[in-house]
Amino acid sequence: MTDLVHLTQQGDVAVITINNLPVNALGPGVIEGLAQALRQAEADKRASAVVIIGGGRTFVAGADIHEFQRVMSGEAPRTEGLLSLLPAIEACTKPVVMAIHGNAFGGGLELALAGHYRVATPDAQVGQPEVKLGLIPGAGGTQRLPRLAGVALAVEMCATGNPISAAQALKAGILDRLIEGDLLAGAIAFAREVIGKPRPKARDRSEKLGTPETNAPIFAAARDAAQKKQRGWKSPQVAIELVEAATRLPFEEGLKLEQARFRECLFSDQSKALVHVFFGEREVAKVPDIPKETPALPVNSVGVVGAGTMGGGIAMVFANAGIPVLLREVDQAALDRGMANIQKNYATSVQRGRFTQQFVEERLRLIKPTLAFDSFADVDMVVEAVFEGMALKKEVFAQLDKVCRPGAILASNTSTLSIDEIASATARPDAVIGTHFFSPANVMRLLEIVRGKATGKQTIATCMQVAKRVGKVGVLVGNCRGFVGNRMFHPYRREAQFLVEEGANPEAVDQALYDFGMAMGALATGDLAGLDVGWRIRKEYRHLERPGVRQPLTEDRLCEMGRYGQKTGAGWYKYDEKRRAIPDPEVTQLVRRWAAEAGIEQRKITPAEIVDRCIFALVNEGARILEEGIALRAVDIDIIYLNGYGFPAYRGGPMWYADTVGLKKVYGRICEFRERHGELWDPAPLLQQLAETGGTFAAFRKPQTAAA
Ligand code: 3H9
Repeated sequence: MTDLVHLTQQGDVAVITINNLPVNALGPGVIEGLAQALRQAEADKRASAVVIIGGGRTFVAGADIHEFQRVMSGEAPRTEGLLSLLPAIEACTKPVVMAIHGNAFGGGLELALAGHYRVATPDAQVGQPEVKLGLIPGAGGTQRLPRLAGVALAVEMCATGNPISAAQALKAGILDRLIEGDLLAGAIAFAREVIGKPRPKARDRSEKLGTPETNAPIFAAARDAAQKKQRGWKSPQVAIELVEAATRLPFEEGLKLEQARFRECLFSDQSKALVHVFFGEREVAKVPDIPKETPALPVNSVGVVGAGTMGGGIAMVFANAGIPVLLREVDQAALDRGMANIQKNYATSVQRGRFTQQFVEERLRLIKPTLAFDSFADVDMVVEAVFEGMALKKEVFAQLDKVCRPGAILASNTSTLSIDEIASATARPDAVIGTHFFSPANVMRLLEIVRGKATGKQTIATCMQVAKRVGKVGVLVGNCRGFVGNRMFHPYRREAQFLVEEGANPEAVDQALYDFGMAMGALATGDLAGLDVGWRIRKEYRHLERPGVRQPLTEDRLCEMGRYGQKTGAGWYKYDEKRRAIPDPEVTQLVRRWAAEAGIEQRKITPAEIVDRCIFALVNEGARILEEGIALRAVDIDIIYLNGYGFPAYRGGPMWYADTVGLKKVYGRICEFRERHGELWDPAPLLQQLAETGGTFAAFRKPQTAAA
């Protein structure tokens, strides 16, 4: 037997324990170890039943996902053994009881479904999350689950990838009993009860498989939901096809089809991208020069300065995590407005069933409005979210430095301004950091954590930990104008505008980006955020623009006409009372006139060019950011774009997408754009270097440890 699986005897019950910490993933060693332990238990005359349990904090979180990365280098994943292990479990002449705590996910649930019985702790969860990796259950999950749980639940679990609780699983027939108290003792007692009571295997059951008439609307609804909620993802549709096959085909044939489809998914670009995202979301938490042992400061209370849209949302983020918040505004009217907005947002969450009324009342009690800076004297951390202007920010930080206790962290929610300059207003630059939330702050998962020159490691470690605690994906970035996300977004939106000025309709530009998979088109995003925001910033920074370099002209002019976007009922589009976008031919006519006045040549532009111009503008700037060390790794940029900017996860993020297209090709296209559109398209030196040497962004590491 391998070290990863242990067999012990507890009276007449054989206990097989999986010990592949942290999550008992099924990889090489575990699968063979299980097969061997099962053979021994079967042969051992002392054993009348078998219990399979996970060591540590969980049962089994699935097949080892590292195995699926092997397909990148053309190798097969070493999980094939599962396919013979599961029928061997089913065929065991002694009852096999699966004892589940933590998670039985993916291959972990498939392992459990092959057992004759399943018991679990009340806080356990079971699920088939493979679709989130661009895969489908590949060890019989699509065939056994509907036979145990019924078609409707099985199709939902396999197509959405969302887990269900132990209580739901018990009700559905996936579990046989919940065990309060010691799981192993309860599972052994259960095993003794079922000795000598044979039970049909999951594969032989058909009473929950429904009829074509009852199933048809279930599959139609599942396909519709997958198309809407997982637009562009292939695996959910495949998962639905396979659960449907379970209702039509004999078990073995269904299994064969599942195998074939699993392999197709495994070698798809979508799965490679989503596996990259899975590991990427965990990698961004690792900062090379800040080991995970770095002590973080306790954060048990927070102050938020500014109760506008961002400040209010940030206060909700902390309150939702159970952290008390002091919310400060300059005058009572602004404070009342801010609190009223928070109450309104919470009321909407209750209406939509996201929170209960009781949860909301408890959260509201955690948010204390205040007018006095002095009340911040005892908080552990402050997040400033005042109007975006350096003078004001410095004034606020100077004041915070005076009133906050030594050691308290002072964070700014600035989206563009220099953290170093803000820190210079204090006598504690090591405790100053950027925490850039995305709007709406209580919804968006991304938090850009901005490291200034003097920011201390403890301050960073604390903010990374706080991000996790409040349910955000924290990504550490260096200090530069716009940091990572907004700095890249600028050329992306610039190109979208240029394309309209060169002859494309605004709707055509947005549609091409939407079809590529972006949550929204670039122009509609501008309307949502407010075109006036960029207009104000451009006016402040106009003196920095290089003379003679082309700038977009439309958004400034739309703003001069009072067309700020959704909030004024018109921007690139017109908006009805429900804020639905309606194409506005007047805008197209105006842009044609302005373009003619500016001498911009008009031509027909294809959707493919729209995508290349916008997405490669992101990539080119991303390459500079990587080279400068503003992002630690390409995957950090990818995770920022997936969680903050609506980039489609199944494309892995802009840098992964560029690697997939091939950097030589991307570089070539950018050189074409340089030829036609001038110096704004100068290729990033890193892109050129990687294209010439056959490298990838994913493998690139700047030869230094810290973000700039
Ligand atoms: C599958 O099963 C296919 C089968 O149908 C067919 C086979 C033929 N493998 O998330 P955490 C690592 S596909 C390898 O931070 P948490 C993770 O990278 C699989 N590694 O902890 C991290 O490593 P590190 C279907 C895995 O408590 C560490 O474990 N299953 C796996 O926040 C801790 O993870 C899934 O998709 C894995 N399967 O959350 C489940 N899982 O410390 C994927 C985790 O080096 N996993 N790691 O960064 C999860 O959803 C969460 O990890 C879980 C724990 C909820 C389990």
